[in-house]
Amino acid sequence: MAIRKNQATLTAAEKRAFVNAVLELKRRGDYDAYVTTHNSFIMSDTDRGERTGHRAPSFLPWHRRFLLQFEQALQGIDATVTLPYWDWTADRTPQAGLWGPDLMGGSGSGDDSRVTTGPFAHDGGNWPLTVAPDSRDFLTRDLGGAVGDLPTRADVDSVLALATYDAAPFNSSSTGFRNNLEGWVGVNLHNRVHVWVGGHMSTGMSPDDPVFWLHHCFIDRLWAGWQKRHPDQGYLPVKATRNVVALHGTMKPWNDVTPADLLDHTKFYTYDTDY
Ligand code: CU1
Ligand code: CU1
Repeated sequence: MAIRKNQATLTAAEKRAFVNAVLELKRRGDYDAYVTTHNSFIMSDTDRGERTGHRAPSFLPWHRRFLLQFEQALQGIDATVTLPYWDWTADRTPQAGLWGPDLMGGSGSGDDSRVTTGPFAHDGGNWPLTVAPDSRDFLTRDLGGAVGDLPTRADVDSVLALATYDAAPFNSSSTGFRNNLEGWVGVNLHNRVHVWVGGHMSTGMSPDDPVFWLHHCFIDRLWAGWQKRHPDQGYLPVKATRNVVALHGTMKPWNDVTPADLLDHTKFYTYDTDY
């Protein structure tokens, strides 16, 4: 069984294997479809219309399926690779090892916030952006530039304490665990981290920055942590509900998977430790 690990515990060889698999996927021309897919859902997910990837109960199962597909693509290149997660409650400064030259590279520099260090720096030649919000083809970041602080462990614990998975109207104004975790209300967990990284991470094309996968892997682990804390609670809505994916509804773009199919992550992988 594949084990997803905290990026802070990866060996040098494990970091290299992950980075090389990502670069190889990009070299083969298979990476950018993930950026396109993610952005198309960001653009079409709306509070009053159909919503699947974001602002919706299926935010968590949608990204779980999206990460699984990406992880399987990496494993087709190197079977030893699993997605690492970034615990941003612990590794919360631009000096953290995550941003070192052997993993994600550092913050952007200069007026254009261009990433110039690490494997995804444009000048290395391996990371030209082909799906981008503007004509610039280099990755950008501005770590901590737009919001001061990443969420704390206390912030996370307060959200994991919420017993109800989601609530009507099942959009970005809902109470409940999912919307507090996604970050449209309350202490703001997931959205705040995108904005903290800045640059491409704060756009719909956020998978242009490979830290997207490490961030979402941690979000996925927090969902599992919520399930463990609330064994008598589950995905909502259960019954068919206009514009959102119910427990047994099929999820675009795959159409062969429902939230119910994705509730138990241990069918696919485990985490090194539970949150
Ligand atoms: Cu997303
Ligand atoms: Cu996200």
